[in-house]
Amino acid sequence: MDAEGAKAFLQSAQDRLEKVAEEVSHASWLASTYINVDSQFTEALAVERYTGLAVELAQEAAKFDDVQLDPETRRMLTMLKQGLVFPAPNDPKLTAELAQIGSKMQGMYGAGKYCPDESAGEDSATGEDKGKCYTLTEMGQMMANSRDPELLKDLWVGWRKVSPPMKPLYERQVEIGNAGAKELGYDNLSVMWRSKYDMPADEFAADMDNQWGKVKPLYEALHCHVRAKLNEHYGDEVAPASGKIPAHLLGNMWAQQWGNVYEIVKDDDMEAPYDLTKLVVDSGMSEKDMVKAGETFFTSLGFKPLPETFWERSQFVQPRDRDVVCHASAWNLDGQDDIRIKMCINKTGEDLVTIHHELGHNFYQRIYNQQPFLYKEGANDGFHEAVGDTIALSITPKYLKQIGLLDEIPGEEKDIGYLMQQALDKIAFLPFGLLVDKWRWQVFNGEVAPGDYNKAWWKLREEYQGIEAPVQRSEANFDPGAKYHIPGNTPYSRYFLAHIQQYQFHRALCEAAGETGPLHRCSIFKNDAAGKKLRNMLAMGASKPWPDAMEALTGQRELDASAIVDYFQPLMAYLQEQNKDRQCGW
Ligand code: X8Z
Ligand code: ZN
Repeated sequence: MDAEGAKAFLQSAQDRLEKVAEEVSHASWLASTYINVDSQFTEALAVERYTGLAVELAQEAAKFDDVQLDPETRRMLTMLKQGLVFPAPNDPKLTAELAQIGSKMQGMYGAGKYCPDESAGEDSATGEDKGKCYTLTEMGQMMANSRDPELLKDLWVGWRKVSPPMKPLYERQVEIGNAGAKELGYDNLSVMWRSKYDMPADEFAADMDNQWGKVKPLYEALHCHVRAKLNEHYGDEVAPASGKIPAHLLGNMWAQQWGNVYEIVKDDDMEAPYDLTKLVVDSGMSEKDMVKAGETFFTSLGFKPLPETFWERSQFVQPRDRDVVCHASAWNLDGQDDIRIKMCINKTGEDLVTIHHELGHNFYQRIYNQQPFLYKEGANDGFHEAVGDTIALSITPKYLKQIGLLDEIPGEEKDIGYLMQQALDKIAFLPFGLLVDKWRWQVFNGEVAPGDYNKAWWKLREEYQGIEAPVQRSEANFDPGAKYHIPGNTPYSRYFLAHIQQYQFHRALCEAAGETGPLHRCSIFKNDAAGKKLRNMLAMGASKPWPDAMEALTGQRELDASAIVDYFQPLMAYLQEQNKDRQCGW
């Protein structure tokens, strides 16, 4: 039990974990791209082994708690204790049960469909192809494009039939996970989840709230304007001029990004500079070409091209013959170069941006792959989510002209339209990004009992987003389960962080590139200085506390919402003018 012992222990622990992690990756890839009982069984077995090992090692790591150690060794031991998202207690039966629940819920979500035919007697929607079952990808497309409120409502309600069966599983999972967190020395999973940010758990929660306070005026202004425009379009019956916005009208299944209702929100004279979906479709690009375009951006910044295996093993399109988890994700299966993305790409601007998001994960994973196992992570999980989004902020008209998708760079009079489009996705997302884990923290720490799961969910949705369910909900519903990251057990605060960070990163990289114009017109495409700065930071992986990585890129050691506020300043001025005679808030 000395410093030497700790180092030797860490070495062997990492070797063992790395090996089992590789087994989990392959089994999980199978379970996500061929959903059936066999792949789920195999995945659960691998996860069970990994969880068992990680818990055993975490408990061993705790034995060094009182030993004098250098900061580096201490950091690694702490990370070893925090490695699992859902720890099991040290009990083989519970470890197996937890793994099975995880695979099962993930499979239920991935295979989930809505079959309007089966809901005979209910308020049936217009224009639906009866007898057909819709996948989430198809429903997502319809939510994005349809303006028929009855159809939208039907899809909204229909998709949410996937989740009530998850509720008992979720409840049990929380019970086991909490017991696991306790054994590792945390009060509950809530504390454990909030302890991964190089600061005390409560400080982290307070910082999230603090950041939210800074961007909230922007959100409220956007909400006010969008509500008024929806009211103009749909009328008082469907979209009231005051109060909360009905959640099915915002162009997205979860009302988390609103870019798809741009046409409703824009002013008559506010032409968008272009329609990215139309540019993609008219260019005749294939799904693979879209990924190639993303790769080109990264290589223009000095990143190594993607390996051949990426192109052979990734899933770009939804297979016709089986159920898969379509929710986009990026993988590194061997801790080295076996990187892949898994998507069901639609030829839309939205998916072109998501491709950049996913590739951000892959290029990050690849550039830190020489780090020790425990450091093959983002500086924090928000960094991981922010990389590709940062790059996508450089998908500006100037860039689109550079790659031949656009003929002319539009004049400044189109900037407000461009910013509006961006804000509908990025600003609208902020409260959602905040509340998903607020809900989970309350569930984990027992503040919200299973009998109040859905009520608590809607309380947060109403309070933070100012939206409401289009139909009455009850505890017979389990609406959180209809969002991927709940059954998928992916923490969500990371996306809130990323939405703040990506503007900080963008501002710093544009500065490094010597761009002096407005931030929303800056693109770092092909810029060596920006590329070098980004690559250097990413190569650190998780080897240093995140403020060090932040400083390496931006010169700042804190999260700073002033970058996002600056970026949208011209739009904020426009919104304030639009809203001046309106009663905002909900
Ligand atoms: O889940 C994702 C990525 C995969 S890491 C596609 N995102 C969140 C979501 O879809 O809910 C990106 C934005 C937020
Ligand atoms: Zn991501």
